[in-house]
Amino acid sequence: MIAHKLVSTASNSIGKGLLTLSRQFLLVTSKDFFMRNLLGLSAALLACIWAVSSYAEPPASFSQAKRLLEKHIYPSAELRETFYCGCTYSAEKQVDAESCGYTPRKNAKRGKRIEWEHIVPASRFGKTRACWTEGDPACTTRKGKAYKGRRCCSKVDEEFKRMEADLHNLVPAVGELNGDRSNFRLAVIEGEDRTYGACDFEIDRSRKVAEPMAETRGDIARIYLYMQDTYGMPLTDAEIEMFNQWMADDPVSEEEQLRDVRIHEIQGNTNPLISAGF
Ligand SMILES: [Ca+2]
Ligand SMILES: [Ca+2]
Repeated sequence: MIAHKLVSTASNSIGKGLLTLSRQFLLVTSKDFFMRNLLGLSAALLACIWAVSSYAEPPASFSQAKRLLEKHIYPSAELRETFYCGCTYSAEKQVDAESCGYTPRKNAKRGKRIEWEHIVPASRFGKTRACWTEGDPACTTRKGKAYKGRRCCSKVDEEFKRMEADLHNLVPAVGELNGDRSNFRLAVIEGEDRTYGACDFEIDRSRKVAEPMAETRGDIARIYLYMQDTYGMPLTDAEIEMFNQWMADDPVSEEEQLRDVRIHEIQGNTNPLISAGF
């Protein structure tokens, strides 16, 4: 955990250092602007491009995040694989069940399509917020009925909206598995139950646990630790111990790095655990 914190801090410092350098460069270029030749203009242009990319805007809502994921993060075939089960899917978001041996448990319609899954469920970071537990004066229907929970938070709570729309926490999942996982925690379940054909995804409803396949567990750990660091979302000691083990067993992959680079281009930040190669 301490190592993770150090890496995160170091990476943030490097990012801030680069940002300061680019700002200084911009100041110099504007001061001597008329004195510069064509080479200088090119340098200024490059600096502007760098500055724009450094200030990429995070998505403002979950619906905007979904559009960005489709258009900019997962548009090409090399990343088009469902997070649970590893099925390939088409540009039209149709799951290729044969590619992973998936058979639906009971919802064939939802089993055919991709949905965007929050690895850290919205309820996990929402339930600590007043809009979730108590509601808000702005959260009333036209008929005057008060509501709370996710619908209210998505309307009035800017911090919740940033968390809900954070691209690092969103992955493509088979719709039925997204629904069956619900807001269950992710952990290892005894045995190898195969409810979904050959698809390696297990659910224990009585304990409210879902087991993801081994090759995604490091990815999951890095996302949970990112959400903890970025938004101060508390994790239990048992979770931190499990996530450290998962990161050791499933190191950062090339696909994970590619996804992180693309998210940085859109959202303006990396997950330091991925960009630093943990
Ligand atoms: Ca198992
Ligand atoms: Ca992995």
